[in-house]
Amino acid sequence: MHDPAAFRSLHLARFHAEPAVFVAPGRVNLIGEHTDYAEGFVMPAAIDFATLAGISPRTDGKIVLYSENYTEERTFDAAAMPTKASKHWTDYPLGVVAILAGEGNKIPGFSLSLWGDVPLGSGLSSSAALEVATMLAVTSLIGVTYPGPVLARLCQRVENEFVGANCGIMDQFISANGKENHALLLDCRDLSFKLAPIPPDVALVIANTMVKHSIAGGDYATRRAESEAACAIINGHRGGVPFLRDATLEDLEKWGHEMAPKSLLRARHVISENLRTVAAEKALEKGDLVEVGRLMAEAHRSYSEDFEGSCVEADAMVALAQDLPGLIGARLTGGGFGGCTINLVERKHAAAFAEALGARYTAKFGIVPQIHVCHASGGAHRLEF
Ligand code: GAF
Repeated sequence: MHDPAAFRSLHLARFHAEPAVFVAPGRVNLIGEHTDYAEGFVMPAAIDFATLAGISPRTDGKIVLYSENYTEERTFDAAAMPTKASKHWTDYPLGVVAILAGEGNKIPGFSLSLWGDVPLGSGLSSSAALEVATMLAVTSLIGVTYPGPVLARLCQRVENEFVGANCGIMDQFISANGKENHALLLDCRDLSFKLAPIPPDVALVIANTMVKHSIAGGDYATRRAESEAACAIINGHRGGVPFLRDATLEDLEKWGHEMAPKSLLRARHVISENLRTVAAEKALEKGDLVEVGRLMAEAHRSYSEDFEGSCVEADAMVALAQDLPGLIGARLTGGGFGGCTINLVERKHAAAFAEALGARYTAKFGIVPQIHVCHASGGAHRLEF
């Protein structure tokens, strides 16, 4: 895990200035996939993997960005910042600067160091962690404070408007607003949320298929477009359905025959996933873990078969977990087409579960998966030394 003191020294040694240091976590989503951009419900938790951002002011009008992960430094002129992404890690901090400048903030020169241990391309929101940590760092430098939900929206805009990935609000929201030992049942329409306590004897076991996930790839956008096409048909009939959040399974029975077959399936996933997500929070509140597990299993089936958002390896990772002692529920988490599964596991079985699942997966695919036993961590904040 990250060592903030070493990170602080690294910034100090490189830039000869004391940094203000911020941390923003990655996330795992317990249930509610591809529902955020349909203004529906999601239930993510922040995790221990995180990005650190250290910032100090400069007097030469330069913005200097350093990534410890890439061991690379890039220098820009604060008065003439890039306005377009270039498929480089600097897109994220540059996007933060661009969005903040667009909001009317004057951005002075600064030095920014970045380091993170959220596994890249694994569906655990390394980009959101990077955006949120940078956003906190830059806003603190310029003396602006945004409430958590507003900060999350600005970070989503970095992704949508600068980086060019058409994601929803979930990842940035949970990174900015996570609560230790809780998942958040987030209503992506008005950003209100309810804390869903994760019992202390339940571990979040995250199993990485090692198949790279990317929301910038075409599949995420295609699925989104297919589900939105179904929504438009329903809205054309009865109005008041700007998003699939407003649609029902009965709508699909009535007008599904007018939809392209794939659109109908995508919409069925999104509408039923919303229902499952709300139900899962209720079950968690009641301590009914059997029901949580059942909903997760149904969610995975829907994600894999109706949304076609899974892959052979993720389906296998879920299947291989089923009869292991301690499993409560397992499903593919995040944007899909690779990445990680989330397994809710009785804590006393978690270590053995992780080992056995890894062994089974390796035996099947010849790939050693990274399996992490995590707990729900708090959201982004400044680190004091
Ligand atoms: C990715 C996106 F960034 C989120 O907004 C969300 O749509 C998720 O995929 C799927 O639930 O993480």
